[in-house]
Amino acid sequence: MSRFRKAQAPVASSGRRQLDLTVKFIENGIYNPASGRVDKVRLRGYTGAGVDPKAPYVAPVIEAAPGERITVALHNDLPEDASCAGHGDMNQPHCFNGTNLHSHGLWVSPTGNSDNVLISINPGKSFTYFYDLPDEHPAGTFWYHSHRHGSTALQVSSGMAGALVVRGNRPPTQTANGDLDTLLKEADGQPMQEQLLVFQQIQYACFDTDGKIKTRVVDGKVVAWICDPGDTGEIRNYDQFGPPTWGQSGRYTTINGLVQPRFESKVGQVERWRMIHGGVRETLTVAFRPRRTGAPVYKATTAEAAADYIRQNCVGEPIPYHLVAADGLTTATARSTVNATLQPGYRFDALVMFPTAGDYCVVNEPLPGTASVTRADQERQLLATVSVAAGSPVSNIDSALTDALVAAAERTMPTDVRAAVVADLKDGLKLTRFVPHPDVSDDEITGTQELVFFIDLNGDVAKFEVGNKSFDPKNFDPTTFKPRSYDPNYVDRALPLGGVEEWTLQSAFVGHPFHIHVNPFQIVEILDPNGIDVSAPGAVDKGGGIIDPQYPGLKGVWKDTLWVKSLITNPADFPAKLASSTYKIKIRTRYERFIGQYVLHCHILDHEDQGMMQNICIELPDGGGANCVRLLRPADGQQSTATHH
Ligand SMILES: [Cu+2]
Repeated sequence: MSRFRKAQAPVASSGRRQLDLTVKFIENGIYNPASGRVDKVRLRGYTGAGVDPKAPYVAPVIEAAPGERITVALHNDLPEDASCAGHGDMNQPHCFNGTNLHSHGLWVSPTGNSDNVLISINPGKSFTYFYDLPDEHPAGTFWYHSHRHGSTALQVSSGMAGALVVRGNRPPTQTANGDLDTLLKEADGQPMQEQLLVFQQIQYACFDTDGKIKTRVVDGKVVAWICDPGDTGEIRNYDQFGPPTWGQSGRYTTINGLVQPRFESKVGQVERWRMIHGGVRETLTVAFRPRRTGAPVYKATTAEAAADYIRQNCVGEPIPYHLVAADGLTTATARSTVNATLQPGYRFDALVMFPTAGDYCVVNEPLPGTASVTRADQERQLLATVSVAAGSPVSNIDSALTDALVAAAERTMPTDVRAAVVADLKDGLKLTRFVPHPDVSDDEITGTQELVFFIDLNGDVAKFEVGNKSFDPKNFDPTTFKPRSYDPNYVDRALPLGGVEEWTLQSAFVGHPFHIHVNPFQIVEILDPNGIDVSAPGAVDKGGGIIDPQYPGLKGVWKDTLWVKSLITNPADFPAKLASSTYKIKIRTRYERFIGQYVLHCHILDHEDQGMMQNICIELPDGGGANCVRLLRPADGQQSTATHH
């Protein structure tokens, strides 16, 4: 049920939407602030028109409009791959040179040549993806990346991901909501200035002659992965991932393929920053801090010098900015924040306005370990800098943004909705007329689903699992706690087309970003271990004693990826500390338009590769078409409990 009416007329092609990409090993370099040198690297990546030869480890930007077809011809020119031959366990990383493509967040068919991640395009093979965007598809910030179970993390952390922007030209009407794009326009009718940021975490290593990662060790602790002159950085295997590795590696998050790039802006200009977390192993909490006046130009040659520079120069009060879309979907309010947290897979569209001229540090703010993929308390890091030129001075960002958007609405909005849009903006920057999906009401609900993430560390090999049954943290019953690793031969949930279900999400060991393909979900509530809803605007989440900014304000927001938090990070605390550690999340989703088999999974992609994924399947309610129920795992049965009205 989209709030968009059908497009009245075919829309003009809005940009690059036909790609021809060849996957191969690419030799190039990545700047390393810890040494002041460019590290030579050889990584799997995309080649073809649109790939910047100077920054090849990010896929080209795709742009399309609702109603259009995106075509990606994918050729796999990687060599045959020993990890693919005769591997026994589907949930051991494997087939590092097999690939495919996922259109993350797009509302398109999950089957056939569309958003199908259940195929492998093996070395020497080609395949063409068609993503047919429905006329009602929301405009927004999406992305695409390789998603071949067994090699997803390895390829995405090599840079095999790119932005996918859907641009819309449908203004709101009295009966239908419209595209935010129609509001965010300058006086000359052009879109407001945009910045597009694809964050990636390219975790290459250099190896000694025994095949061991070269490291620098201080007091018995690995403090950095090092590459000597003449070495070539590679991503060889999954021992390059896992909780401590990102911090140990000393690697830097890239933006659009570059380490610590520089952006340019102008005081008082409203800019739309489209931020995409395409990384794998570190949570990002983005803040803009004025750089200290008189700070020297940043040029570090050691990791310590880089950290010192940030401590001394990137400590101005962070400026407020406004989030207008989450995971591509416009939110009901432009929410003011000074630090938005992006987990892997997340997107935020922010309206950013710099109040004074000078340089700003774009920093990754400190975050408690329980809130992040690294599981370690994170220090402040420099992601980028912004040079802000003089312009119309801004004393209050909130009111300046309101004035700018009201003026834009007066110019751009159709007469019959103009007053309503202006009144919304003046009422706390509400964007009511631009939200793509109506709230899911109580009486729409036709069933429920339960989902649990777990890592079982009892055996020789860690088992990454998803379960279909909630647990009671206060009264844990091991006999009903049966999460399992991915099995490609079965479906874990058969879901009815047209159904509207409320899902309960929990994790029994560390936090995991839940991601489901095709249909987005609306966040109903996020209860902390004490049962307090920390998704409400202004709520404070201090589970574990440290304030975690990521949840407050997400209530009612539509997303496709969401952190499911557990405060348990020590295996010895399971199950004893579940009661004081478990968050409980409720989301609602509609199974609309598309049938077929696809997946949900943890978006820490090495967890996904190791089994933290489920096949789900949507079929016609009378069982036609997809035959999902027939494919259910024998012991699972149908999980959906239908309620009747
Ligand atoms: Cu996970």
